[in-house]
Amino acid sequence: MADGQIKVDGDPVFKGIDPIKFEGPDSDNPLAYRYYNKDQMVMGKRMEDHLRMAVCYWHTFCWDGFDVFGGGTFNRPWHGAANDRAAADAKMAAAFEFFSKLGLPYYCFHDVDVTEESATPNELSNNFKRQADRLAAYQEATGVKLLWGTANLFSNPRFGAGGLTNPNPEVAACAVRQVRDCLEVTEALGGENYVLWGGREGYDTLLNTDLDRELSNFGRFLAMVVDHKHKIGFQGKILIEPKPHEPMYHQYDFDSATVYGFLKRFGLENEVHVNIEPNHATLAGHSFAHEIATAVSLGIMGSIDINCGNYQNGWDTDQFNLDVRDITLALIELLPSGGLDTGGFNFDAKVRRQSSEVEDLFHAHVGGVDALARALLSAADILEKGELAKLKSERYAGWENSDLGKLMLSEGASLESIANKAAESGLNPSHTSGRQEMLENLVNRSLK
Ligand code: XUL
Ligand code: CO
Repeated sequence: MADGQIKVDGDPVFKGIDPIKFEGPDSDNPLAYRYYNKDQMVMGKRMEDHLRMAVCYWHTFCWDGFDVFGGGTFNRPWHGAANDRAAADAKMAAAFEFFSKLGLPYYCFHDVDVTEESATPNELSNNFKRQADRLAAYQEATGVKLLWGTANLFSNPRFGAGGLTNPNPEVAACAVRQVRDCLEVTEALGGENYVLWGGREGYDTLLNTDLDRELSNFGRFLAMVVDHKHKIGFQGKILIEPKPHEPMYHQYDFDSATVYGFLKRFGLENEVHVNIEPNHATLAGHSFAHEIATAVSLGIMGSIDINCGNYQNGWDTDQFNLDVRDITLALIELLPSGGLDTGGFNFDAKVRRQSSEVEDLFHAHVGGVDALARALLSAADILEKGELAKLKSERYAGWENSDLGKLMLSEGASLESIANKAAESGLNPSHTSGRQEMLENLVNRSLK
């Protein structure tokens, strides 16, 4: 390494906290896994391989508790007085100690999360390359892998009107450069995906926005990202992370269905997948399960940023998701399609601002990990019992079994031929119960 040796087990930050272990549901240790037993086989696969969990760098190591009404509350030991190189290095040491103590296989980062404050794009590019070498050394030393990397195209004031969709070509070129650098670093670190979250790709008012031009530019630059991926031999998936708004009033990547339409328009639907986040789904007026089912159905399912909002407000509160039932409902949609391929469950979630001690970071992740494990066990129970699948196939059986269903789906069927058939046969069918409450009870009976 160019800048001296990293110290993987030197100066631990989380001294008083032992590595988190599986102790089973009866444990009274608050910092133990009760359900996440990584080697336990579930539906023929190890739990760890189903869930592929990742810790996110930004909420857990960068955020200091700042909100729009007040400054930082956390006073993390790795936060220096300034965001300089020493602080960036201390943060990285703490991050890998944390990943290792949790025993999770992956992490995710933005370029600016792992670097010190950079005054210019040139500085950022150089700082990032230096830090990438350090990340490689930590990965090697700890065995923790990179689920995905992403370029932050929203924090620097120059990105106020967007990155790849900025009205100013100079800003867009800087965004392209950051994506190129971050894609290459992600590839070099063995990252399994590359994410684009278009936080500021959208608009605050149409009065100053050429929507048509911005979307065309977005499609053009995304095609270049895909070309570059192939050029450098990156084996991972390119993912777009849908979100309808916040920080922009309207974001172009509104939800999975909108992203699909956009990809289709630019011929990228077989190249780009989605990174779904439950809190973003609720902001778009959807359930988490809806977004998963839509992405699976459209063949663009990629990865998941696991978190949730709350029922009392409409913000992206990025809380740790402890709702076993909600995650189970999403897994029922995901698992039959083969589950996560290169994707994973990334904890894009933050502790509350009053949870100011580093121990709180462990409680939050332990809870989030166990909620995922419980949901996996619950979904597996439901799927293995097979009642839902049986009832669903019975509900649609007419399309396979009846002459009418077959005729309607046959080649040559037309609006006229079907309408005539209905008229000739004097069809007057009655409603059949959807049995929703029975099915909901069935789900609840399997919750672990
Ligand atoms: C913002 C969000 C981001 C992306 C990465 O709502 O989810 O953290 O996941 O840029
Ligand atoms: Co996210």
